[in-house]
Amino acid sequence: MRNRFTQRWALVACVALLAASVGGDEALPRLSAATGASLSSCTQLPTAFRFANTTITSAESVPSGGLTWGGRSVEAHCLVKGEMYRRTSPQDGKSYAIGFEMRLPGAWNGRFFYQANGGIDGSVATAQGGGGPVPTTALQQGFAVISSDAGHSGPSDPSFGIDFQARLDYGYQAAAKLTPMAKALIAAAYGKPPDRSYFGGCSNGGRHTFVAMTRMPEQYDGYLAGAPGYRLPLAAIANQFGAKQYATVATNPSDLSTAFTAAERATVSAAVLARCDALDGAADGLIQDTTACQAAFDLGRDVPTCSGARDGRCLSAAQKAAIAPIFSGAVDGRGRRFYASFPFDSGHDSADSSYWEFFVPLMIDSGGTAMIWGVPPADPATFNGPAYALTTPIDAMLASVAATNGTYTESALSFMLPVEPTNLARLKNRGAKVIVYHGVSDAIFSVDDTTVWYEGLRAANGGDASSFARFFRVPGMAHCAGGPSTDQFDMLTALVDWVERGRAPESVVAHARGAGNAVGVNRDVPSSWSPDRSRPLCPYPKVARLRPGATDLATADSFRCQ
Ligand SMILES: [Ca+2]
Repeated sequence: MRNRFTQRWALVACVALLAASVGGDEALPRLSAATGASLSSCTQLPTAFRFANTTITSAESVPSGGLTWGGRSVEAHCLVKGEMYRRTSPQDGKSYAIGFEMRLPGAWNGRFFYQANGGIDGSVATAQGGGGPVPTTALQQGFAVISSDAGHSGPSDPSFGIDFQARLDYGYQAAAKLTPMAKALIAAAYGKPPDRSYFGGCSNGGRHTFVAMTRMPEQYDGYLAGAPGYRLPLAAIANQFGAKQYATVATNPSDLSTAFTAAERATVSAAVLARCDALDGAADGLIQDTTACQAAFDLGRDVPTCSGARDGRCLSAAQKAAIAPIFSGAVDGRGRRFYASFPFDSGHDSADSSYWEFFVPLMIDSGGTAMIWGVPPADPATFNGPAYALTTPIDAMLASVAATNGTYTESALSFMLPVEPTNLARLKNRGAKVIVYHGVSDAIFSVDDTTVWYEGLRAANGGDASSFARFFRVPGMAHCAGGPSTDQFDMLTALVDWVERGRAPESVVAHARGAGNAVGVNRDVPSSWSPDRSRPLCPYPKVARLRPGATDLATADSFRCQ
């Protein structure tokens, strides 16, 4: 008897372990599924809806087809525009407000989507959800969606950083102010608040999502972060470190792209592919095993060193010396890495890479560092972006984004970054879920930075965070989209299925946007690929590998995550 009893308990323990390994944490609660409702109020909202510090400026019915995505009509909905916290700045005397729009579908699915926008915010992007070249938008799927300017106007003007409150709104406060207002407006329009709420975006929108994960873990049930620039000020300084490196080998000092031309970047991508493409079992132009590739590839050894003049098919020894530290990770004056390494991949010559590498550090990162994050801020009237990026010591930049004074009492590293991003216990324990994706060839926010975060999250959760947070690396993908990649996927549906139906995403199918793609053609898709090639995206640390015996490189079915 004793033996049988012991065996039985061993079996029970075994089954429990198996359940934990395949299904995740049994102890986590499952949130109930949302139920839909019909829009009961639209044009009356400017007078009928009352919320503190809020003005609804207009509400109009948009007919089906008044907005389209991917060649398909967005169904009839209500477009509400408004603003919160109109005020005059004590620093620059200008008028500020948090501008927003909400789009409320006539046939609502019971869910709210907070669309976090990219760049330095400053404009109200069309509130339809997304964050990349998604096949269908959140609005098309029936979500009520909000979009905002995060508290200032001007998507390419960093001088809002003179106003301290505008810094805080951009960092984290606008989302916190908009969230309860948006839920109340939904209740006014439909007769009930949202059953389930989701927060998502790419780039700075991914940063907003990381911030929301840590500052608003009770307000949202699902968080979808793409290419999260969650340490944005440090990424911007790292990019200016890169500009300084390029400047040492640029043949035309006023054009940094002469340091590392498109032909030379294509040569590096080809050399990486030669070393790494087949590591996943398929020589298909995609490097699935990013980690193994970093050990296999060596810039010094695998890219020819020019013996004479540069011809695009080699790098000079000076170029290699200048470029290698950008990949291995920007360092401060004492040689300490302050951001992340960048992995070698197949997309270093993608269409947008020269923008991020050579234009952005001089014209965008510099202004952000000096005016939005630096204390004290630079004077917008005399600011010179390229001069700032190329002549300000890295240590001075790092000190300024960590500084405070009597006016700017919270530093950029405090208001821009998530609070303890590897401590997500509050959202985890109430049943909320997190999905993060990041392009491996992203030239501005490094997928390695996100990998380090996810490894930290795993470590903080006993070595496995997959019961509530999953991270998908997208081989070849540039910043949020593009690159020689399968960059079209619907992670929002995967997230809803996980939150509301308990179906954790074991993989997500992604498609290339070749000729004929309805949302827009990705010009980086190689002509040798099937135009709508598909691949499974795999939750880290799994990678997609060719199934034994499979030969069809056009389809995801030939691959499995392992
Ligand atoms: Ca491959």
